[in-house]
Amino acid sequence: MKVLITLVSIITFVSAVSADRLVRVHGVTTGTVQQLLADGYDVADVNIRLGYADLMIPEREVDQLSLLFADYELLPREWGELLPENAKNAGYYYSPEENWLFWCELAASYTDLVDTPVTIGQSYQSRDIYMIKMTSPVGSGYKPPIYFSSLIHGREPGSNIVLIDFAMWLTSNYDGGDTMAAWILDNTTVYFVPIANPDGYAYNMPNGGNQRKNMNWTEGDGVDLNRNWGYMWGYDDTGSSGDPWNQTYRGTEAFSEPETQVQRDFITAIQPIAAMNYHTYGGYLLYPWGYINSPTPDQSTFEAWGSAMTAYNEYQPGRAGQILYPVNGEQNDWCYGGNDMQGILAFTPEVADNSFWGSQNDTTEIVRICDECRYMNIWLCMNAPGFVGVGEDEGVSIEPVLSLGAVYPNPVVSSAVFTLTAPGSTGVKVAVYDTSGRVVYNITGEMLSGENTVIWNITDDIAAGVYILRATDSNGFAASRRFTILK
Ligand code: 0X9
Ligand code: ZN
Repeated sequence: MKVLITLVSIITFVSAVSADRLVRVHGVTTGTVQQLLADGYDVADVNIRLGYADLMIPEREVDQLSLLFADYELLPREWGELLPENAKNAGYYYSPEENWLFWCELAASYTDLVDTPVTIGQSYQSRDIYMIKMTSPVGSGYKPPIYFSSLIHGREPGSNIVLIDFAMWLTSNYDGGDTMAAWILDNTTVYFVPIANPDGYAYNMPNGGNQRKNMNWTEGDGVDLNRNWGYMWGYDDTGSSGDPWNQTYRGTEAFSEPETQVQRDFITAIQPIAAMNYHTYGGYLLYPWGYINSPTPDQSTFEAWGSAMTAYNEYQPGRAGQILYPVNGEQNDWCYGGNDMQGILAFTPEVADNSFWGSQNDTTEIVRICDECRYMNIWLCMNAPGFVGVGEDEGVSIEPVLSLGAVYPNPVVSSAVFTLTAPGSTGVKVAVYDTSGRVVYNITGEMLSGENTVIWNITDDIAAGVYILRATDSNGFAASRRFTILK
C-alpha cells in the first residue's frame, strides 16, 4: 500500500510539473509579439490579421493569466498535449513505431518506386535518423532531387502525417498511366526525412507532448534545431535565444547538434533543387529570408510559387518576418543561402492543424490537413524541375484544379447550393461526409469541367449536424467545405 501511495504521489507530481496549456491571447500586434518573445514566452502561433497569439504556458501559471493579459482564452487541453487515454499512442497521428512500419511497408509494396529506409545518422540520444528515396525506373537522365522533411520540432505531428499522405498519393497514383504522380516519379527523385528530431518526438510519447527542441539537456532543456543551422546563426537575439531554457535556444555554436549535422550532410550530398521543411501550425507557407524581413534575389519566384501553391488551401504565403516573427539559424535560410548549392528553393509550410496535437482524435481534421498540403507538394514537384530545365519541352503543366465555393446558405435547411470549378479535371466526385469521415451522401451527377453550380436537395434521412462537402478528381486533388444542416 505504501508503495502504491508513493507511486501515485510521484505521478501526480510529475504531471503537475510537466503539464502545459495553450492560451490564446487577443489584441496582439507585431510589437506585442516581439515583446512576448523578448519576455521568453513560448509563442506557438501568431495571427496578426486576427490579432491573436497562442502561448504555451505552464499549468501552474494559468491562475495568474488575468493579471498578465486583459483578453485571453484557455484552449482545449488536447490542443497542447497528447492525451494519455488515446488508444493508440499518438492518436490518429503516426507514432515513431507506426512511421517506421509505414515506410518499410511502403517500400515492400512498391519495390520499383520506394527504397527501404536508409539511416543517415544518429540523434543526440543515438536514435536513427532515416530517409526514404522515391523515384521510378523510368528516365535515365538527371532526375532532380526534391527534399521533404518533418518533425524537426518534436511536438508537430501534423507535419509528419502530410508527408505520409503525399508518399501514399505518389505510390497509389503511379499506375504506369499518364498521371501526375507518374510524371513526378519519372522526372524527379523525391526524398523524405520524416522524423528529423526523433528524440523530441519519442519523448512526447505516449503523453507529455510539449517537447519542441532536441533532448540535449546539457545546458538547459534542449536546443531548438530550427535555430541551430549555420547561416546567420545567432544573428540577433530576436530571431533566436542564447538562453538554454528558452524554446528558441540556438545551441552553443552553429551546427552544434547531431540532428542538424545529419540533415546538413544529407542535403549537401543529394543537392536538392527545392525543399519543403514542414512544421505546424497556423496555415502559412514561409520562404526566405527568415533572419531579416528582406527579399532574397529569388523573391519573384518565391512570391509566384507561393501564391500558386496556396491557391486552394488559402495558406498565407510570405516571409517569416512579414507573417510571424524573424528567425535566425533556421533550416530554410541555410538551404537557400548557406551552402555552395545554387540556392535551394526552400519553403517552410506551417500546416493549419488545430495547434500541435489538436487532431489526435479527429480523422476528419487529419484528412483535411493532408488534402490541403497535397496540392502544394504536387505543385512543387511538377514545377521545380522546369526551373532547372528538366521536363520543360514536354509541355507538362499543372493547371489550377478543383475548387469548391462556400455552401450557401449556411446553415442549410432544405437545399444547399455551391459552385464547383474543375478546369481540366476528370472523374470528379462530390460527396458529403460526416465528422467521423463516413460518406453520408454521394452528390456526383454530371460534373463538368469548368464552373458548375450545384444544388443539392437534402433528403429526410440526413440528420442535422456538421458535415464536410468534398470534391475529388482522378488525379487525387481534393477541395473541401464545412457546413451545417439544421432541421
Ligand atoms: O519558429 C519556428 O521555427 C517556425 N514556427 S513553429 O511554430 N513551427 O516553431 C517558423 C519558422 C520560420 N521559417 C521560415 N522563415 N522559413
Ligand atoms: Zn516548428
